[in-house]
Amino acid sequence: MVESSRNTNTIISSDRLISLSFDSKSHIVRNIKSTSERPNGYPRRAKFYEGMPWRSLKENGYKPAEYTDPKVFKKDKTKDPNDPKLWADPADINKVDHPFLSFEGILKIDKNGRPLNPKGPTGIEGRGLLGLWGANYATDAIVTRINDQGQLEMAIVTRPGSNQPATAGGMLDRGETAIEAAKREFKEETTGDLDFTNAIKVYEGYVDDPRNTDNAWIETTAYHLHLEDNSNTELKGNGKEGAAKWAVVNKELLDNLYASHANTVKLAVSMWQNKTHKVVDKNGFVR
Ligand code: RP5
Repeated sequence: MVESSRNTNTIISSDRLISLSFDSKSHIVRNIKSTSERPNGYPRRAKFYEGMPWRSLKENGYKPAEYTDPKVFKKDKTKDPNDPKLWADPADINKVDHPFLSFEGILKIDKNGRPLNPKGPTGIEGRGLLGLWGANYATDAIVTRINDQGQLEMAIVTRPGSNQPATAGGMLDRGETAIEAAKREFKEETTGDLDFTNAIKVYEGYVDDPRNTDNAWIETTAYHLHLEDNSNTELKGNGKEGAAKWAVVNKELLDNLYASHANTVKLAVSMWQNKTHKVVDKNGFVR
C-alpha cells in the first residue's frame, strides 16, 4: 500500500467525506424515499400535511390507497406454520402471532388494530411488498478495506430492478440473530465468507425504504467489519443482487446508495475515523 504522506491535520472540513457536524445522535432517518418513491405495482402515494398527527390526517383529506402485493398473501405463514418458505403475516390483523415492537420505541396502533409507521404517513396503507404488519427486521453488512491507492473501499451489490448500489443485506430468517443474518447475507450476495466476530454494530433502527407503508416498514441492524488493509477478499455477484464488487467510499457512492444505506455507511465511517484517528476525504483517500 502506498504510505499516505497526507497529514490528517491538513484536511480542511470541506474536503471531509463525513462532515464534522454529522453525529450518530443528531442524525436521524426520516421518511423521504418512503413518501416519494414506490416499487413497480404500488399505487400512487397520497399527499398529506407534514407533521400532522395520525388522528387528524384522515379528517383533513388524507386518503392513502390500500395495497398489499399478491405474493405476500401467497406467503401467509398461517397456511403452514412449519413451512420456513412462508414468511408473511395473515391478512387478518387479529390473527397476527407477534407483538408490534420497534427499535424506534412505542408504536401507535390505529382503530383497526394496525401498527402505524413510527416516522409518519407514507401515502399507502396495507403491507405493500413487506410480509409482516409493523417492523420487518433486516440486517446490513458494511464491509470495508483500504486499497493499494490508500482509498477506503466497501463491498457493494446492485439492487435488482433499480440497479442502485447497496450494502449486502437482507431480511432475517425466522429465529436468526442479526449478526448471523449479516454473515449469511454477505456470503449469499458476494460469496465472501467472512468472520463477523469483530464486526461492530453501528445502527439499529428504521430504514427509509421505498417499500415502506403506513402499516409495514423495514428496521435494520447494521454491522461494520473493516478488513486488514488491501485485503484480497474476492467478491462475486450471485445473479439475484447483480454484480458484487469493491467500490471506493466517496461522495458519489454515498449519494447513490439504496434506501438509507448512506446513513449507516456514514455512521460506520464516522466511528471508524474516531477509532483510528484517520480521516476519509471526499475522494475516499484515508489521511
Ligand atoms: C433495506 O432493504 C435494508 O437496509 C436491507 O439492506 C434490505 C433488505 O431487503 P431485501 O434485500 O431482503 O430486499 O431496507
